[in-house]
Formats: sequence, structure tokens, C-alpha cells
Amino acid sequence: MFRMLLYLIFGVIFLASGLSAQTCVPDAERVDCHPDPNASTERCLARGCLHCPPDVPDQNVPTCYFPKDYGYSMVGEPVDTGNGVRVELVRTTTSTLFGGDSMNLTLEADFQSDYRLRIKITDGTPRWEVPLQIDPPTGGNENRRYEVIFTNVPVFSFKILRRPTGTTIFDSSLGGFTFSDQFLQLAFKLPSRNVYGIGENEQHSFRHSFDKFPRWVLWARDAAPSGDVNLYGVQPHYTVLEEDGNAHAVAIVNSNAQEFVMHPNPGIVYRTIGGIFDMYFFLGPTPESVAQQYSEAVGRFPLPPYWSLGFQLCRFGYDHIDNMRAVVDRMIASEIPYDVQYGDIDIMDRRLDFTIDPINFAGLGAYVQELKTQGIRFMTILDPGISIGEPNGTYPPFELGQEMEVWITKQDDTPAQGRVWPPDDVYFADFSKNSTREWWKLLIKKFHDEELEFAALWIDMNEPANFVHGDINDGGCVTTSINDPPYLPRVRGDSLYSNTLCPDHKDSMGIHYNTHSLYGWSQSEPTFIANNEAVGTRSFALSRSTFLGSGRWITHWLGDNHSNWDNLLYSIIGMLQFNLFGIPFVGPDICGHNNNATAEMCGRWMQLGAFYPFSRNHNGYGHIDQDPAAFDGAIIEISKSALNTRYRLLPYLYTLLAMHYMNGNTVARALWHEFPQDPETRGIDRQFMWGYGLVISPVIDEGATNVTAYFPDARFYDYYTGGEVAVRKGYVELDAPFTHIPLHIRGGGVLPVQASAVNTDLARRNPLGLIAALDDRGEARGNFYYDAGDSLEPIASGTYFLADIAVNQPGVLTYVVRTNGYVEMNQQVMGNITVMGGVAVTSVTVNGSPHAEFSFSPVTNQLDIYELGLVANLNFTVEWV
Ligand code: MIG
Repeated sequence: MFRMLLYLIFGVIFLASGLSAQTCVPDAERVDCHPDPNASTERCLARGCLHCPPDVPDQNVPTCYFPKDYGYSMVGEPVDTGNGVRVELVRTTTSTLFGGDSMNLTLEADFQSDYRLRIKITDGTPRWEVPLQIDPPTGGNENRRYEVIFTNVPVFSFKILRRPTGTTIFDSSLGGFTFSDQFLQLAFKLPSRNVYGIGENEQHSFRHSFDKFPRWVLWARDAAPSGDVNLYGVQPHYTVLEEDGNAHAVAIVNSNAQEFVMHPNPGIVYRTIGGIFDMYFFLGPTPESVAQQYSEAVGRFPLPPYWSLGFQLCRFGYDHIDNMRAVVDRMIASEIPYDVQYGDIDIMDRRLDFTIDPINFAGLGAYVQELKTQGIRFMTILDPGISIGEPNGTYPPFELGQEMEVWITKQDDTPAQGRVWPPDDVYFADFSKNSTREWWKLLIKKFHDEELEFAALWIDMNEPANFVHGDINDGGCVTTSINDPPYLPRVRGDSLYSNTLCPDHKDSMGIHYNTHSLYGWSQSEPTFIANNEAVGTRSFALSRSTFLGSGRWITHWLGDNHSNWDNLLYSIIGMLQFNLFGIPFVGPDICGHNNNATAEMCGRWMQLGAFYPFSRNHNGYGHIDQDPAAFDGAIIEISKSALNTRYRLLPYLYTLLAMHYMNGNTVARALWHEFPQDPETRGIDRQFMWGYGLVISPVIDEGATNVTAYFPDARFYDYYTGGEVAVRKGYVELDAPFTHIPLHIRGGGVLPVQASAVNTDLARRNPLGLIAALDDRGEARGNFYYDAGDSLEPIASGTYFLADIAVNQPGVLTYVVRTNGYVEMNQQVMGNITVMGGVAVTSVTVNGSPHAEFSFSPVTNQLDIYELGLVANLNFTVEWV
């Protein structure tokens, strides 16, 4: 109440000063009132908006902007709803941008928990709402980390304050609040410029730029990443690191074509052309707790099979099984660690789903079985467009699809028709329908059992992509306000149906105008389930298109990137973003998809690629070979050495993925996740971390042989030597000759490792180890998750192993088994322990008995204890003095 009064007073002062000075609104207070083309002063004024040149030219500052009193007013007092508050709004502005303004709105703030707040704004009419499953939070809402405040001056706006700091994390008073049938806008101020996320698009810095009002458009689209175009997935989700180091994230549950304009206030102007405003705020306060809270709500990525953490190799255009064999053979001969081989659409018979080219890929089924015996799994691809041109009785996917009525339809209920890879036109499967999901599972199982024993499937083209615009028979889409809406976010192709179906086409959820960007999302669960059922052991699915919550079923690669150096940096940014989006097992096409890779770039990219959670080299059609063995010895060496390091660290990576599933943590994360108080970390995107304990500082510039790396205020040790970094809270020039990627272990962490081998089947038979890196107090902590590697639902069924490892007092490491549900863990041997950052050691005991096999380096202070031979599922204690 007191606050409301304050706002009233400030509001009056603001109004008064606005009247006396006949000046324009400052640039950083303007919200664009003419975001559509063909702006003019007349059109601007007709919208009830103001027109004025900007303070600073050439910055994309809107010249037509909303008056401060544009929008709605609160009717009566906010109503306490028990678990939140409700306010009723009435529109007080008489002018309009695109017509169809809702006169009455209801805003509901739902206090879901201490850390989760939902704000929903509706207009009382039936409007599209995304059928997203949101799981309940844990705990109550008595100690809320937020407060919601409303004002009516000069017009309705709301704020969210963080408790207890008082930071305003969201403030809609930037203005221009609009809720009309096909144009909804909410412009809000943010507490800092440390803003991350909003996808999917190719961003050139992880921390957003606010220069010149960058506009990020979201509408699922098949397009090669290039700057600011809308791409495959839709992730209306951003994370903000507040100036004091607290963090929060916001997910906007909306699937319509939409855009985020980064506003220099700082703030965001959010526009969408359908649905409602439905926003979830996750208050953290730490960056990791924000990620945990978000993934708790939308679902977490299930642990993938252990083999999928190995290196994966693909290309579009082997074109013949002999070419594929030649690549596999040279990979095996090179001894580069390697677990997965793919076949792209060129293995298909005329690019028809669920077929194999009987001539060029004759014998593929047998070859895949042969590869399996060599420890190499096979993956292949499915597209959602099913050919309708095959002779009767020859193509069950189509015929069964007809019978089961699985297609996306037009307004007249006949199937929509498009064109993709097959020689004839296609229908598009409607995965939101139960019959389609059954059809899909049947086909996948049959294909696996009768044709090709794939270990997992990759789903592509699920934006859905279409080589023509709209329906091929209709020559596009009929002109309606659905197909050509009055306001079009700046989508690639200047049309909602550019290279996709018509917005008025239908699936079982609704019209594509609303559901388009959910297409890949709706295909994800059935594919994930079908993969597991068909394979019978743990599988996973890789999807190009994603939406909020896709991580519940699938993982993602970053699409058709380019073979150039800039793309190394962008790949790090994309990887970090998808970790924020709850899709942690992510990576780009290593060495790039489009264009030819050069040897040096591909070598450095293989090196960086060894540290993507999902590590796959994939190439586009017609480009020179870029599998690492295709190059000369130096590229083979760099790939081998980086991947051997990766393979050694796989128990750590696997533990991080398990921790994601159990607790929602990120796997690859930015330095600011671990050091949110350190302002220097906030702009760093050339380095990243795996979990708590490992910093990766790759070379991503042509010709470079060193890396300028930042080390926050903690102890860090060279992974290779154990030597401690001399600088804290500062930059260091690190040597990075061609075969070397700088890696550092953070003091305070314990990382489980296992000796590398050429594939994970073999590596899993090697001795395990631990790297304990001591912090300032001489302590370290970590855990170690392990299981059969390919068992179904190991975590839900408890058939896993988990140990807590700690150096809680100087010179004593304890290994305590927490969960002992993986029976074969007794076959695993803990062979060695490395301790970094200690003092000179003269004796070691294991479970109280002297142990002679150790060495201590007085140069690096690294202690190495060998030949431990400990059974890995029994507790033990190792001491040193
Ligand atoms: O129109 O399957 O992003 O990874 O190699 C291209 C062929 C279709 C696009 C995927 C790419 C894949 C390619 N696909």
C-alpha cells in the first residue's frame, strides 16, 4: 500500500515534468510503435503514438513510439487468491495498432513456490494455450523470493522485486502494453545487461548486445544459421545475472511467431502474434539453481547411453556403402576414439523414410551388425515427410499412414501436400495425434527389427521444413489474416509459410499458426519412446527442432553451421544456451556443415569438439571429407589426443549428465555460473566449464598457438601437469601448440576418470581413477555416477552406482558409496588417485595399510597414487602425509 502511494507520487511528478518540457522521450525510454514496415508520421500519429527524431542517430532508435499512458488501467484493488493475486484490467487507450484489442484482461500472479512465480494474462475469451507439461515445484511459498507490485500511474504496469535484495527484476513500465487478437506486446525493464539465452538463433556473443535494438525472431525454420535469422527451434527463455550476482530466468510459454527486441534501457520488447502471456519466473538465486528450477518445471533430459558420450561421425553424402566403409576403416586404423557411425538420408532408397538403397547401400544391415561387434554403434535419420508417390502396395509407411489417418490436414480436412527429399510429393505426419504416434512407433520398430539395427535415431526437417512455400497444390496458402497476419515478426522469407506449411493447416492441437513451432517438439516424445522400445536397451533421440521442454525427450545439434573459424565461437555460445534451455547434451557439427573445412580449422575444431557434451563431426553434401582420419597425421594426432582426454573424462561427463537428470544442473556452463559475483566472467564465452570442476580454454582463432584465459578467484591446476595457475582473478597467456588444448581443474573438485580406449566398450574395462584438486583449505569434493551404460531408466529403477568422494581434512580422501544398485560395479577397479595442490608427501596409506606406489612432484605439488586395485563399489579411505 505504502509502495503504491509512492508510485502515485512519482507518477504525478513524472507527468508534471513531462508537460512542462516539450522534449521528446529519451531514446532508452522508447518502445517502437511502428515495428512493421512502411512507417510514416501520419501512420504513427494515427496509432495514437508519438513521433520524434532520436537523440542519437543510426542506432535504430524508434522515431515512432508509444505515449507513456498507452494501455490498460486496473479496475478496483488486486484480489488475494490464496496462492497469489489477481487484477482486472480495462483498456484505456482508444487508438489501435492492428485492431482487435481486448478491452478487458485478467492478470493472475500464481505464487507457485518460494522460487517460482507464474504470471498469466488472458482476455477471458478462448485463446490458444501451449499444452506444455509443467511439473510442480518442491516446497511451499511462505518465504517467497519475489514480490509483485502493481501501479496505475501513468497507466497499468507491474513489477517484480527480488527479496530480500529489493532488486527490480522485471518492470513492465517501459510501456506499449498491447493485447489484441494478433498482436501482443509486453515491454519490460531488466535489472542488468547480463542477459543470456533466447533461441534458437546464432548469437555472436553469449551475453546479449543491446546496441541498435537487436531483434531476435522465434519461429521454427529450416535455415542455415546466419546472424539474426530465426532457426530450427523456439526457446522463449532468458536468464539474467543481476549486478550483485543473483540470477533469475524467465520462460514465456508461447508458441506463436514472436520476437524479442533487446532494448537499451536495458529491457526487452516482447511481441507475439497469438496465444496469451504466460510467464514463469525462476528466482534462483544462483545461476545453477535457476537452471535446476527451470528444468524441474519443464522436464529434464534423461541420461543417454554411455556409448553416446563417445565420438560420433557422420556426413551427408557417403553415397555408397564402400565410401562409408573406407571412412570407418581409416577411423579404426587411425585409433582415434570413436563410438558412433551415422548414415544420413543418402542410405535411403530415393530418400524415402524406412528404406535402404538396395544398390548403393546393399548389405548395410549386415554391415551395421558387423560394426556392433567392433564396438561401433550405428545411427540413422528420419524425416517427417512421407512420400505419396510410390506404387500401390509397395510403401507401407504411406499406406499405413493413410489407413491410420496420420496426416496434417488443410482446412477442408484433406492432407496438406508438400515437397521434401523424396522424388514425389509428401504428406506430413501429425505427431500430436495418438494414431500417428502409434504408426511411428510401429514403423520404427519394424525398421529396426527387419532392416537395420540402429542404436538410436536422429530426427531432421521437423520445423517442419518444406521445399515449397505452403501447400504445393494450392501454390502457397490462401490469403487470410491467419496466413498473412497484420503484424509479421521479422521472420526469414517474410512469410509465416516460407519453406513450411500454411498457418491454417491443422494438426490435432490446432492450426499451424499456433502449433507450427511445436512440430518437432510433438515428434520428440514418440521418437524417444520408439527408440528405446525398438532397441530394447537405452537409446536417445537427436532432434533439429526444439521447444520449451524438449529436453524431456531429446537432445539437439546446432544445425547446418559453416566450416569457418567464427563458427567455433558461435558453437560455444549455442552449447551454453541449450544448457540454459534444459537440453544439456548438445553440440554443433564439428568442422562445420556447409563449405569445405581446412585442416587447421578442422583440427582445432576436433579439439574443441572433444569438449562438447555431444561430440559429433558431421558434414554437408558435396563438401570435401572432414572426418579426422581424412587429413594428414597432425590432424589425426590432435583428434586422438583431445578425444583420448575426453574419453578419460567420460565418467565425469556421465556423472554431470546424471546430475542434470537428478537435480537439473547444466553440464557445459559459463564461468559466470560458478563465479557469479565476478563481473569479469560475465562476458566470457571463449572459455567454458564442465560442471564445477573443469575449465576448457580452446584455441578458436586461425593461426593462434596461445590462448588468453581468465581465471577467477580460486585455485586452478593444469590438467596435464597438476601445476597451479599463478594468477587469480586475472588473465593468463596459455601455451596452446597445435596438439594441445588448455584444460584446468578447479580447486575444490574431485573428478572421476577412466583410462581411455578406442571406444567406450573397451574404455569401460579400464581402471578408474580420481583427480582431487584441493582448494584454499586443502579440501575437495565430488561425486561419481556409473551404471551399466545401456540399461533402461537406471535412475528411476535404482540400478546405478553413486559415490561421494571428499577430502574433508588435509591428507584424507574418503570414498563413500551412496547407492550400490549397479551390480557389476564390483568388476570395476579404482586404480589411481591424483591429488593436486598439496604439500610434500612421504607416505601413503590405503584403508590404514601402507601403500608404496606413489610419487610426488615437488615442481607441481602433484601427488600420484598408483596400483590401488580397489573394488570400486566398496568404501575406502586414502591418507597421505
Ligand atoms: O535439407 O539429411 O540439418 O544435418 O545432413 C538438408 C540431410 C537435410 C539437414 C540437416 C543435416 C542433414 C541434411 N538435412
